[in-house]
Amino acid sequence: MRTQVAIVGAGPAGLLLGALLHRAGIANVIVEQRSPDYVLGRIRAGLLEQGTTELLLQAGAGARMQREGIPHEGVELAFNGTRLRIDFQALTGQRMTIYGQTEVTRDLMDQRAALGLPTVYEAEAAQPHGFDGTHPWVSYRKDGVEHHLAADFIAGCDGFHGICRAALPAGAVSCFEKVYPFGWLGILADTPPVSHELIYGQGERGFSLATMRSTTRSRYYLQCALDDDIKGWSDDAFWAELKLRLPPDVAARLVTGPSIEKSIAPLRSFVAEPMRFGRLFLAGDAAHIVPPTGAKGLNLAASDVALLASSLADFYAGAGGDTVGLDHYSQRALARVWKAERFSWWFTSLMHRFPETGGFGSRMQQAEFDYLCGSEAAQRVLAENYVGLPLAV
Ligand code: RFL
Ligand code: PHB
Repeated sequence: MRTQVAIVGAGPAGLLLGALLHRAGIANVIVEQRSPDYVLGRIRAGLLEQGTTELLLQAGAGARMQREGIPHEGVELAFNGTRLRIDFQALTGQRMTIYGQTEVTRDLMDQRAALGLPTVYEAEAAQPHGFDGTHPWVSYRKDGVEHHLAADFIAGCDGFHGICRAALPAGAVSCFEKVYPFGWLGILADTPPVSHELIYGQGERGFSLATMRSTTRSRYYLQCALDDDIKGWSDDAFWAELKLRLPPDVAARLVTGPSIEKSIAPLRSFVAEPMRFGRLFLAGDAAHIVPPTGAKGLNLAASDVALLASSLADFYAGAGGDTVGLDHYSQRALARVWKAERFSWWFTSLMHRFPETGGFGSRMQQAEFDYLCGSEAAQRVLAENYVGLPLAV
């Protein structure tokens, strides 16, 4: 089989790249190791930047999001008993949209199927080859048969544990990493959200977040120990701890119910540089991870692939002669990635209890929060980063 761009991974990065390339008339094939149901079963992101919603519309996969997504014009921070609302609309003129990653992925998968675009699910042992030359290809096994997918370029959209970054020669990439000494315990429940806007909480029992997937489905997170066992967190234990961390009037109106998903995610900041090696381009979690505190992961995946799609479109429009966009992809993507890393790290540092935080550290956090409360400039900085910095496209 031959195509123009071979995409490894059918997460949001791979699927959105495929849709944007198709719009630009560029043939692509996606090779994914899991089944569609498995991919859809991963409960992850919920909050889309305006730039991401615009990209989904541009890709022709935004109609349901426009109907069902819930616009958000602000968030609330509840810090040691003091509440502060950050008004995105007033501070930046932009808004965020609640629309789950599962729904984004489903819309992109449905669109791809309706267009008849090739996606190979349950592909085993995918491996990129020849990307340091001009004829790269991806090998994989499907139903016991070996396949060879020849392409002009390979896009590594295969997430943090994928094969593409791992296939780069030793010394070709530099990795920068920070692992945080706690995790997020998340619960999904068919109960009405406790607030129509997100509430990020920090207090002596640690971080909490009240978010949602719809007007009838809530999502809550608690900072937990890295070695906590999910079996030790019954639904009752979760709700009881959440009530202790939410502001009392919010806790009083919390509606609890059986969880439909419960999981613990570690928190990590990670960047691999560069994001290109020859004809192999990394995008999304394959190249970088942020802690979820700023809701940037999926949004960064979307901004990477927007840049990659427009660089590939320039290449093909110039009959293969215009490599400027491709040559600058890594540098331009990383400029935005590092700023989102900075914001996610800062917001995580402000809103969590660190085991090593002594008296000085907690007073620094308090001073940071007090400064935010008293300074519109500081609130604007938060809002500008939260709604997403401009795309580099
Ligand atoms: P994905 O989603 O991991 O998809 C990668 C795909 O590649 C496949 N794959 C392979 N396929 C073939 N061969 C191989 N060898 C392969 N190895 C892997 C995988 O099966 C998978 O289908 O990466 P992508 O596309 O880059 O998307 C990134 C996002 O999933 C991620 O950044 C977000 O979920 C992060 N995130 C959030 N991001 C936001 O923007 N807003 C949020 O509100 C938000 N909340 C979150 C989050 C992540 C969380 N967790 C669990 C880490 C909340 C949580 C709790
Ligand atoms: C979510 O809705 O899952 C979510 C929202 C905001 C975050 C992280 C996760 O910062």
